[in-house]
Amino acid sequence: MVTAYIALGANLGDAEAAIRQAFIAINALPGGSVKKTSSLYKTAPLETLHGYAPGGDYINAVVEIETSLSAPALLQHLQQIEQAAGRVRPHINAPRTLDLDLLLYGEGRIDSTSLTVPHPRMWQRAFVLVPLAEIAPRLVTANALKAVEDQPVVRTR
Ligand code: PH2
Ligand code: MG
Ligand code: MG
Repeated sequence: MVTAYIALGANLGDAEAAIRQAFIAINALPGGSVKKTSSLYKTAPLETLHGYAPGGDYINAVVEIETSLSAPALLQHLQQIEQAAGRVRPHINAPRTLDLDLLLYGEGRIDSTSLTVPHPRMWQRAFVLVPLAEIAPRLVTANALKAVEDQPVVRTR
């Protein structure tokens, strides 16, 4: 079994319901289960390499799972859950009903065209680091949190 962390985000439709439903769908995946879920956080859309991410505020969260799936198989399942939640990709960074990003897969380092683990931008994102620190404090140093402290992240429940 491998311990993996998945970041969840949504900013279209009922984002809170989408995140809660995704917790259930991830727990139901074959070969493992959800071990921890963070609180839900309301976060301002963060600009990325591709420019401004349009749309309203996001709901973000992180889950810890244990899985016997390979990282590529896990990614495929996560993409199926995104699609089942109505995800369409009209353009890069488009508002989304559900985004599931694989952050960490055990100690794994993966650099393929479809998957990079650890997630290359996670250390620049408060909406990832704050919920990750909530459920896995040893993975996120105080300095890492300090580096993103200017990004507003509000814990809901
Ligand atoms: N995801 C992005 C781009 N910007 N901003 C917030 N606050 N939350 C996200 O999940 C997010 C973002 C690309 O996936
Ligand atoms: Mg993303
Ligand atoms: Mg994604």
